[in-house]
Formats: sequence, structure tokens, C-alpha cells
Amino acid sequence: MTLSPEQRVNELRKAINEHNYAYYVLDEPSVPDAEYDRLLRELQALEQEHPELISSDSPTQRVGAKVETSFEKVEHLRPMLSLDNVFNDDELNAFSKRVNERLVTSDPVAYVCEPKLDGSAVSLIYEEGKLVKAATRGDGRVGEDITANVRTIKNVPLTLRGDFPKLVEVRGEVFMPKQSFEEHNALARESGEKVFANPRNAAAGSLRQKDPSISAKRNLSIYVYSLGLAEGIELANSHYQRLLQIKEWGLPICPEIKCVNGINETLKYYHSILDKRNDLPYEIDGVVYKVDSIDAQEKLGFVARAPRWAIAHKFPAQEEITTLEKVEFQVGRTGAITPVARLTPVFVGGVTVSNATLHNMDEIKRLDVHQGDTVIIRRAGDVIPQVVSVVLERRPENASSVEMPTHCPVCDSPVEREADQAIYRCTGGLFCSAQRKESVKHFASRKAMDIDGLGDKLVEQLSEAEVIKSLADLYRLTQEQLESMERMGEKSASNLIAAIEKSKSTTFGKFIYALGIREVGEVTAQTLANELKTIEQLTQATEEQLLELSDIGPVVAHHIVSFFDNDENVKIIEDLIELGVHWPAIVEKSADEMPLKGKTIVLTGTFETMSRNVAKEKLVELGAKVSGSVSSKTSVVYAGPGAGSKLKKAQDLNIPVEDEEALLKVIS
Ligand code: 5U1
Repeated sequence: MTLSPEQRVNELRKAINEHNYAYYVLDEPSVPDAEYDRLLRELQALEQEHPELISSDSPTQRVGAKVETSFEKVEHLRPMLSLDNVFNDDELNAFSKRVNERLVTSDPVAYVCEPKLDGSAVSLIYEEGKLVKAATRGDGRVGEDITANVRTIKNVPLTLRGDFPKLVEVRGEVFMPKQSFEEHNALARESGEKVFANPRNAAAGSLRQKDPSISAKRNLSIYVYSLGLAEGIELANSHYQRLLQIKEWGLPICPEIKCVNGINETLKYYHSILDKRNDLPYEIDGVVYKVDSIDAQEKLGFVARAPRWAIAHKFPAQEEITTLEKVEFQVGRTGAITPVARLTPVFVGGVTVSNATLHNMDEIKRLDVHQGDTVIIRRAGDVIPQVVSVVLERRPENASSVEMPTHCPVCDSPVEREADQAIYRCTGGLFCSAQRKESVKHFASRKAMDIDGLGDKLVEQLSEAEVIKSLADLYRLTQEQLESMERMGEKSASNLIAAIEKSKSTTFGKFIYALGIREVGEVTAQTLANELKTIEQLTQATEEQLLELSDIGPVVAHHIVSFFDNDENVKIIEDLIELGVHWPAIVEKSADEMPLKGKTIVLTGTFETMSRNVAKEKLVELGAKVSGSVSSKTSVVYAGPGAGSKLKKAQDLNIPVEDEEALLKVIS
């Protein structure tokens, strides 16, 4: 039986909504992304052909027109409450005592424990199962209409499913996942756009965009945590059961929510979530406990606008206030000069922080930061501490502006800024001891010459003692020189000498990578090795010749030629070879031996039978290019367990994804 366009449109919408539910609410994708995309495209095509069938709750209609005026006021159907906080065990015990006293019980009370997301609280209203209004919290009674922006959030259902109430108002937190926040800020820093201080501001700012197509790009998400009003439905007498009902209607709830018995159990929950905090994909600033029984909640009532039946147990702060004493400049391997804030030490995010990155001079200008300023710093998870903002009202009279030095703070060579770039560089090259140290660290690193036992601290000592002045000096090191270094015994010195000796036998690709030529990563180094084959060809290649090679653009070509134009660099290479560094000749392989030629492969996750590095070497031997990131040029992604954003991106781009078994077949 053939369906009419209207029937097919309805069928497609139903299927897409069910797939959304499986993906966003149950976290159990029911179809491959390619199939989902096909359904969505078919629906888009049908709606284009039959515009009369378009309805605002269609999954194709998330992004609407711009908001022309200011955001309209919306009165909440039920007030949006706030939460009282506790910061330690004593305050928590006092809360629990008050609850038990008011409920006139000494039995342990059942609590629902939830992560407290660091985002923006919103209220959603569904009438007859359709999303009709979304509002900010505002003053708790009246908020602002942000429906157009909330509709663009992919895990907000535009229609409810199952046995939903006729009218329902739910509350939840809209947040920007950590990864999206980092990616947004990295791009914004590059393009000079607005950088968000933290994921909370990112969520709030994105919800107040006048153009919903901008919010749609911000990759926001929501978890619903409570019910405002619900009409025409029987509700459970338990907050936890109500959350499960909400989930049945298709609204996403946080997977970390748990029901426990008694306040001691809430403390265990607090510590388990605190331990996980850095691994969660979203930012949280604590956990919330709510008395589970709705009857008990009603008995407990409210004080002002906060309920007596709920409390937020806050985590140690990730933002703190301190003084920026001065700005110093660090020199990296390629001479890039990075301003670093030296701070009055402050305890934040669980550690004492005394330095924060300032990225570059554009960032200093953006923040308008002066030496002596009071600043807010943020340390979230493993991310390097950042200066978020300056407290201008507290700027002292003697605060001094930050200027980029005209000469390198380490070697005194002139500092230059490249046209159109935010980065300043020391022009000293390997004359600069800071660049030398960083070059040695890079040269010895695992993916380069892989010198086991030559750690950063030892490189610093050897460089400062002027035992290593060039990369070649590594191969001139003696047992005695090593033993004279701090914390170096006879055994570790001889182990290191053996490791240095072993590293002499390498591959051409690794050797090129180890040289640390700007913009030449592992993949480019391997391309250069495969295509140019000898060091003579490489050192003599012109920019035009390099541009002929696959994936070498003008910037990289320029850096390669400049590197070999420098006589000192050429001399170091000659010395390294004379001291015994060698690699097997690259012989032209037949097409049969290079079955993967022309293929770009990405490896992600962990494999059971081999490390990613070993897999990569084998694939490269077979002619593949193995890249670290997924793009439209990727031929296939091999994904093992634990694969994350690369797998997601491959699925988004419709790139074939295979498992370890398929990888083994290709390699063998
Ligand atoms: N997880 C969670 N966050 N949060 C915030 N639950 C929760 N409950 C809140 C708020 C303001 O208010 C309740 C009292 C409904």
C-alpha cells in the first residue's frame, strides 16, 4: 500500500521522534546515524514539496525566525523556587535534623540525589503534548520567553510521547557540555569573538540570542529535574517516580540521579559524584538532595522562596578571586612567547594555584588585565587555570599595563609578531636556551626518538649545566656527565645511555617529526618521508616541490624550507647522522604492497590486541595516512571501546566506522 504524502510525513515524524527519545533520553541509539539522517532528509524533502504539511512541532522546524523585539515576559504557572546551600557536613547534618524534626520521625528519610548542573534554569510548558513556551527563571515568578532558542536544543522534545498530561510545566537546567564550551572558546579566541567565562555564562548567553540559528550552533543540552504544574494525570507520591514519569514523556533526566535512604547515604553520593566531577561531560557545582515523598515535601513547606525539603550541597569552588602580581613571558619550542600570570596563591578547584595562562596579547587586551589587578581565576578539572575577568573596581593606582618585551626574556634576541597572528616569537631559534630545552624534550618524546628515561626535569638540568647545547649533544652524553646530575644513580645513568643508543635506530618519518619543524606533526612527517624518501631530497626541496605533495599547504611548505635554509639546523642533522642516527631506506613499494594508498584513517578508543601506535605503524606501512582528527576527507574510522568525540564526529559526517576485528583483517 502506498502512503499519501501526509501519511508518510506523519510516519516519518513519529519514527524520528522515537529515535530522538532512544538517543537523547534513553541513551540507547536505535538506528545508525546514517539511517536517522536519511529519515530526516526524506521528511525535509516532503515538507519542501508539500509546504502545507509543515507544522511547528515537526523535527525539521527547530530553528525559527529571529526575535525582533526584546524577550517577552512570561508568568510561570507555579513559582520557580531557589535552593538553599550547605558547604560542609555540619551544615548538612543540621538540614537533616530539621527535616526529621518537622516530619516528627527519627527514621532515615528517603532522599533523591541529583548533580547540580552549572547552567541556566528554564521552565518548559507543554499543552496537549506540544512545546508551547520556554522561559528563563527571572525573579522566580516572571521570566522571559526564550521559546525560539530552547526549540533549537536537540534533546528538548517538541512533542511529548506516551501518556503525557494535558498541560504540564517542567523545570530543568540548560547547559553547554564542557567539550562544546572549550571548542567554542578556542574558536572565539582565534577569530576575536566573544569568549565565555564559564559554561554557565555560555548557556545563559546562548539562550538570550535574538537569532535562534546562533543558539542552534551552540550545542546546548537540557536535563529536567522537577515538575511545576501537571493537569489531567495521576502523579506518583515520590519525586523519584515522578522523574521516571517525566522521562517516559520523552524529557531527558540526568543519568546520575539516585534515590538513597538517610543523610549518611547522601554524603556517600556527594563523594562519589565529586570523584567523578572531572570525568562528567558537563560542569556541576554540587549535588542536590530532595526529600522523596511528595506528602513529606508538602508537610515541610517553604521558607521564603526555598523549599525546606531540598538542599544544594556545594562542591569546592572552581572560581576564586586573587591578585595578579605580575605577568611573565614563557618561550616555547617554536619560539612562541606566552604571557603567564603569576598570582598570589589561592585554593581553587581542589588545588593551590599560583600561575594562570593568559594565552596571548590579544587575550590580555580583551581582559584589560594589568599587573596588580584583582582577578577572578578559574580552574575546572584538568584544564590549565585561566584568568576569567578583572575586578575593575579594585584596580590599585599603581597597577601597570602589560607590554610584550621587544627582546626575548631568555636569550635577548629580537621578538617579532607575524602578520595577522596573535602570537609573538623569539627569533633566536636554537640559539635560545628555552627553545633548545623544549626542542630536546620534543626530540626525546615517545612519538619522536622515544628516549626512555630522559624526562623533562633532566633535560632542564642538562641544558642549564650546558652539557646539552644542541640535539646532537644528546648522543655525546657520557655516563660520568649523567651521574653528576641530581638524583641520577649509576644504574639510571647506564639505563639512559642504553636508551639513547637504542634510539639511534629509528624511521625516517620519526626522525623528521623529531626535528620539531613548525607545523610538521607526525602525519606530515610521515608524508614527507614516504614521498621524498631521503634526507637529501628533503633538505633541498623547494616550496613548489613541497606543495605538490599530498596535504602540504603553503604555510607548512614555507616552514620546512626556512628550517633547512638555516645552516645550524643542517649542521645538527649532519652531526646526528655522523653520531649514528639511522633509519632503513625507504624503497618504492609496489601497488600490491600499498593497498591502503590514498586512504586516510582515524583510530579512536582502545583496542584489545594492540596499542593505537602499533596499529598506526602497520597502517602507514600499508600506505595509509593515519590522521588524528576526523574530517570529510577521512576514509574510515576504526573505533575501539571508549571512543568519544571522534566517533561522534564520524557519525555526524557519515564516515564509515569499523571495529577492531575489521582493523585486524586490514592489517593482516
Ligand atoms: N538538580 C537540580 N538542580 N536544581 C535546581 N535540582 C534542582 N532543583 C531546584 C533547583 C533550583 O529547585 C527545586 C527546589 C525544584
